[in-house]
Formats: sequence, structure tokens, C-alpha cells
Amino acid sequence: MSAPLLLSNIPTVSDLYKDGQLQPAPTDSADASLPTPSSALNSKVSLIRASITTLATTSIVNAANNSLLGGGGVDGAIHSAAGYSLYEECKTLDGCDTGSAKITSGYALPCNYIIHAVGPVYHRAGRVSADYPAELLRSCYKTSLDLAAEKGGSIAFSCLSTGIYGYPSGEAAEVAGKEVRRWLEEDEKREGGGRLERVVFCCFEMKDVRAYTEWLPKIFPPTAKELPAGKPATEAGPGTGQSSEAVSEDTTTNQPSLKKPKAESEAVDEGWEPIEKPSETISDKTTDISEEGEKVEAPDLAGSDGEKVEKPEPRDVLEEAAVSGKVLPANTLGKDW
Ligand code: AR6
Repeated sequence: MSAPLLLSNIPTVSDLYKDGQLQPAPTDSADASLPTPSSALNSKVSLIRASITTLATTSIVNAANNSLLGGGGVDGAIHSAAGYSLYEECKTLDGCDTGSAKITSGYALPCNYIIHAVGPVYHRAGRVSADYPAELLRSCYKTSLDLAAEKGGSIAFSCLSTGIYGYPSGEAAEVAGKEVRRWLEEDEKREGGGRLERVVFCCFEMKDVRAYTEWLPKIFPPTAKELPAGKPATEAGPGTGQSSEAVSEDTTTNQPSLKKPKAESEAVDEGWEPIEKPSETISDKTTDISEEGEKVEAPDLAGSDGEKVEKPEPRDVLEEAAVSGKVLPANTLGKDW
């Protein structure tokens, strides 16, 4: 596994604005509903493209299933990198409801704790009501932040539900970003608040990077001081706010331009065989959370023999690895690369 990525090397939203890797939201979306820019908040939130297994944050958040006993995607990557002891602890947890989360030690990972959050299967929750997927996803982020706050330090989220569970990346980034902002603001107001030093959004696939580079400027807009000289906070020039430009793609390889050192970049890409995309049968029984916070059994929408959840074809080796759960060295949007 590649070297752990320390918090000090993970760029904040504020750093990304200063480096021009994040652009203000374009004027057509920069309406009165944009929240107040806050450099304090922008310095508490990070965006990075990496395998979450390499992050040396206090806690990381796994996209788990109701059994908490491992699976594919990021769950598989975390279990294989953390080691068998993680599985043994997970066996003692008695599973977890959809929309909730449970915490374990980090074992062989560079983080101290792993928070196992169970996000919704998008199309299944959507059959309960149009708002239900977002309600469950928001609840995952809130529960994870509450658990992480008891430990303090920093937390890194994987993009819950946006893989096998089929949640559209843009919608998920909006829910995640808004819930994190709401939680941080509320935490700041409470006695003994400011319990988390940093919240990291850890993306693995370019579709999620694009979603966050679109949504973070709408949720954590830049202050005038965070923009490179000559770019007022209200300016929306050509391409401004277009996520595809904030993280450009290398036209020769169709790989995202991550500004990695060349040697490491080659080491990552060499020897990668195309990996067959697994399709997972969703047969886990969904237990959901009522409006009052009570646990209720959701209707078994999957039917007795479960349902196949389709994913679009992966576009590159990183995405194939994301689907298969293969651990890759860290890539970042970071200022050093
Ligand atoms: N580091 C960071 N993010 C990753 C990594 C990684 N190493 N690998 C994948 N991702 P998914 P879900 C991203 O499918 O949709 C499992 O089988 C990936 O790009 O892992 O919540 C569980 O056991 C995507 O953005 O989780 C459940 O059964 C994100 O992780 C089911 O999948 C989530 O994709 C959960 O599905």
C-alpha cells in the first residue's frame, strides 16, 4: 500500500480556491440562496481524489451494507486493507440499519477508526417516496459526523451509495455537502463545539470529483480573499464553475490530470489489467428510519430473490478498481501535485 496521506497534505476547499482548482459557482446559479461565504468553514472541509484506505485521518467512513460483514467497492478495499480483525469486530456489531452507522477500530489502516455507514439503495428507497433516498443518505452523514465527533480530529467520507447502490453522484454530493455544512454550523454553536478539525470528501471516480467540484462552490462559496488575484467572488467567466475544467482530463490517456509525479503516475497505471465489472445482487433486508427516528421495517421492495443493480460501464482503470474494490495508491486533487 502507498504511504499514508497525512491531514496536512490534504488540501482544503480554501486551498483549492486559491490554487484555482475549484471555481466559484457560475452567476446563473449564484443567486440569493447561496450561503454566506466563510473562510473558517472552507478551511475545515477538503476534497481529494484518493483511495480512502490511504488517508491518515482520525476516522474514515465506509460505504457498508446492513450486515457490516464486508462486500465489494470501498467496503471490500477497506476490509482487505484493514485485515481480518476488522471482520471479527464487525461480527460483534449485529448489523446496522440503512441510514445509520457504527464505528470500529481502524486496525491495519492509517486511520484510527472506521465508521461503517449503510447508505440507501437509490431506486429501492425512491419507491417509498421521492425524498426518501436523500433522507436516508443525510441520516448516514449526520450519524457518521456524530460518531466521529466523539473521537475528535478529522473524518473522511467515501461517496456513500454512489457505487453499487446507484445514487446519482450530483444528487449525493448535494446531500453530503449540505448536511456537512449544516452539521458544522450547528456544532460550532453548541457548548464544547468545534469538535471536528476537518471533514474530507474522498472521491475515487471522476464522476464524483465532477459532482463535488460543481456542488462545493454552491455550498461552501469562496470569500474574496480565497480567489486568485483579479477574480472577484462574483465573477463567472467562461467555464467558471465547470467541474470538468476544475479537474481537467489528460486528452492523450483519457485519465484525469491529477498532477502526480510522473514516476508514481506510471507505477499506478502499469500492469493494470481491465477488471471485469461485478454486478451485485441486492438481497439485504432494508431496515429504515421513520421520521420520528424510530426504527421501522421498510417494505421488502427487492422481492424475495433480490434485484440486480446495474452500473454504467467503468471508464478507466481507477473506476474499474473502484468497482472491484482493488486498492490503489492515493491520487489527489491536492496543491502539491
Ligand atoms: N476509496 C475511496 N472510494 C472508493 C474506493 C476506495 N478504495 N473504492 C470505491 N470507492 P460502493 P455503495 C467509491 O459501491 O454504492 C459494497 O458491496 C466508489 O467510487 O463501494 O454505497 C457494500 O458492501 C463510490 O463513489 O458503495 C454494499 O453492499 C463509493 O466508493 C454496497 O457495496 C461508494 O461505492 C454499497 O454500495
